[in-house]
Amino acid sequence: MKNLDFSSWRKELDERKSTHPLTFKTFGDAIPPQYAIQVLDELIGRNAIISTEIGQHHIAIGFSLPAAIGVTIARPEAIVVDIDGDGSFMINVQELATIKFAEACDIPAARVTKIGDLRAVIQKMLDTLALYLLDVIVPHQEHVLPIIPVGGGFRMKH
Ligand SMILES: Cc1ncc(C[n+]2csc(CCOP(=O)(O)OP(=O)(O)O)c2C)c(N)n1
Repeated sequence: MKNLDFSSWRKELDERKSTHPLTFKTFGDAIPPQYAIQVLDELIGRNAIISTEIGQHHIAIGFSLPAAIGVTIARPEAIVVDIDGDGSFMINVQELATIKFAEACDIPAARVTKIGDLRAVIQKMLDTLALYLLDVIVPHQEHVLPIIPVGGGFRMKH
């Protein structure tokens, strides 16, 4: 991966930090958000990769969690931190794990990856006379067919 040179940007930030040091209100025992980020900054080291949300700034939210997951895959050796609001986190939280969701909601669930296990697990799902989440992992090479073009229908010829 190409190493980008952020030194002049970092220098400018350092200058701004000395002319406009961060100040914030404190609330007794409660944790001010700025303080949480300050402590993270003190502990994390310079080479970490941080993704953030924008919350009430009203740009599209939901990017920073999948971005952080993508970075952990691209750079497995890096420390990656997603700084997220609860609302933004919820937008793409399903990226974390479908089955964990089921556990959190107290729904019985199973994940099946092998063809030999499929029949029994579908039968188990059908025999469970309550909510049941079955996560069938299929090869990523399979596509949705037939593809229906935007504004088109099944009868259209491609
Ligand atoms: C894709 C998308 N959907 C909906 C919104 C509307 N929206 C703006 S802020 C927000 C909630 C953000 O919540 P949180 O991340 O907890 O930030 P905070 O409210 O603490 O700033 C929503 C849903 C948006 N900006 N983008």
